[in-house]
Amino acid sequence: MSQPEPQERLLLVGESFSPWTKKARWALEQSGLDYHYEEYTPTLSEPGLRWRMRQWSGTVSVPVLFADRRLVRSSWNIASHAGKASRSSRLGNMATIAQWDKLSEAALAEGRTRVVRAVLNNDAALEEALPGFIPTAWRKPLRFLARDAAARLDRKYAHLYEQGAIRHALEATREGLRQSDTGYLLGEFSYADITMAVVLEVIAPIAQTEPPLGPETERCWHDSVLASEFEDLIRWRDRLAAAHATSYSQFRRYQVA
Ligand SMILES: N[C@@H](CCC(=O)N[C@@H](CS)C(=O)NCC(=O)O)C(=O)O
Repeated sequence: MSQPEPQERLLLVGESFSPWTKKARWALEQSGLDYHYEEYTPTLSEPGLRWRMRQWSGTVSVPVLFADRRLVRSSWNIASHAGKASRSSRLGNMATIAQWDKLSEAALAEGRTRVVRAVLNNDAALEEALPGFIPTAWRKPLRFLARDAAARLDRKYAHLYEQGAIRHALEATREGLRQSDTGYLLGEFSYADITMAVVLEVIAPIAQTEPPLGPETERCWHDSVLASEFEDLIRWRDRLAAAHATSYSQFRRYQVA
């Protein structure tokens, strides 16, 4: 009898607060793959990651997946890799899902710019953004470092900003769920649900982050206007988070069934 092939070794490097990392983790777990996770600290982790990626110039962004010797960049490619590596159809047909991911990517880009600009306007959030080892008394005088880093991040991704992309993505999700009538966009739970549910993380986040965000930073991630306009979708996302079959580790504290 032939033995099943051993699973390749998977290491995911990401930022636990980042919606792109959340998509990648959710996809790997939904595919039933074992993986190690390593938290990336902006700026501080960059030289080490560049070394491991053998990338000395150009932008680096996370999540990235090291799959044995292969390097897989971006949440979409990681999810596609997970679908193939698991040899299961648990993420659904990625070709069909691509249009959903496009809506999600545009929405997340708007969300990021909104969050980064909210942080730039909030001195306490800037102080929270400094690395944990910096003593409280130094945080105020060193706030400028966090401001520089946030301004750099704003510039790096400003070209992706498209006002109204979050509302557009959520309206499409609402309509997709209405048409399917199963509670899942494509009839069964798939990566389409993952990529659209993660959009809600930029208006009403529930995924557990480690290290945890400070209270002022947490506030910057909330958008009360959109959250009340799309309360039905927040309840939908909460149902996915609560059910074991559709949940993942960053939603562990919500799992009930
Ligand atoms: N399209 C990429 C986007 C990834 C991305 O934008 N990552 C950001 C998260 S904020 C990042 O790495 N930021 C840290 C940095 O740019 O230094 C994906 O799907 O993974």
